Amino acid sequence: MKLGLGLYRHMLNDDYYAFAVQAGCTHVIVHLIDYFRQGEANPANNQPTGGKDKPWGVAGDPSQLWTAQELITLRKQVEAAGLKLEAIENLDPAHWHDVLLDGPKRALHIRNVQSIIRAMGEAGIPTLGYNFSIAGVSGRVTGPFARGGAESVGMDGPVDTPIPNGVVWNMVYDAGAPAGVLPSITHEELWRRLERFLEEVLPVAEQAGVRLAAHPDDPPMPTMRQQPRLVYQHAMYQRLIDIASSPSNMLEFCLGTLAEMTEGDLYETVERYSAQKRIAYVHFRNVHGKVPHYRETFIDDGDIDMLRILSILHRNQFDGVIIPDHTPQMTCSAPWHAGMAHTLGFMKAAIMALDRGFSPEERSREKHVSRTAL
Ligand SMILES: [Mn+2]
Repeated sequence: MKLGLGLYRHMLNDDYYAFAVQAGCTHVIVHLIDYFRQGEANPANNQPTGGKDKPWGVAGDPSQLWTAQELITLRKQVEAAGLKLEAIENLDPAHWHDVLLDGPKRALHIRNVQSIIRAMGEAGIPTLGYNFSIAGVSGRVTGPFARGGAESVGMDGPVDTPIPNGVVWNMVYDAGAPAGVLPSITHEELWRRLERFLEEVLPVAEQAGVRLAAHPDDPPMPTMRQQPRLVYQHAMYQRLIDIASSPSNMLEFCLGTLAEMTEGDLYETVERYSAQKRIAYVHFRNVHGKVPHYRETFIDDGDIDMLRILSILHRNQFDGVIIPDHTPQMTCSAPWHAGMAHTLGFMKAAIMALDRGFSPEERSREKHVSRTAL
């Protein structure tokens, strides 16, 4: 297992790379979308939160795809700092909104995604995280929910306000769109769109040596803002995998989101997908509660036994990258850094212990056995 850090676009500089190295990371996963552009409801020193039904910000330039040259430059900067660039996380809605919406520019937008994948292959970046979602990460609330009153995010009931025209994946892609809202579609229609997408991009990804890694729906509600969600229960990840046996059809395995789901045993789920070798990388996050009422917590303070999770991944010889997902904001002058450093320290210690043969999973089993023996 490799320790990594996820960095937003405004964090792609030497100070953040040094911070990652200092915390013991060997890898980074980068976001190239600027989620915070003109996002009034979205503070830049935190994970993108938006408002309950306010978008994060304005999507990028539809005509400016990420090029091989700029990706090579980025990889070299990351490597010069002593790190490896493992993945790009998320596609810009500006480049692929009509793939999600099955809109008039769909063919162009499929070509956009194919071009980005080819550029990544050329640049030697092995993984593209994506989130096939119409409402995206939306409908959450922010408050002093975590231990000690640390600011965190959560959910307080379903959010059914429709999505205005010109918005998808919780970002504005067309500020001049006519008034009105996006019509609802069915779950089957959304799966059909995903299948077509995978059919058209997976062969390109395989050829380029790039893996696509699917994030589940966060928050994992059956519908958000009157639109269906794709992966909102554990078993739905299997449906996604079964669409294509391609080695490029992988998962961006988000523990917090999985824990927020209402069905399924998280430990069995980790076992199931890690045994299938379908986990590209892991979002390591803890949470208390399930949709539609949950709170993100400090890594050691939620419903998930994070040590047990790592133990299962270790036993199944998962050798990919794990990164903190979001953390609560700690009360100090660098709330994001402090939260990340706290989580990374926990992860580093746990990986060291597992590498030395300590298995919390085995321990609890032994304890159980010896008690039964008595
Ligand atoms: Mn996540």
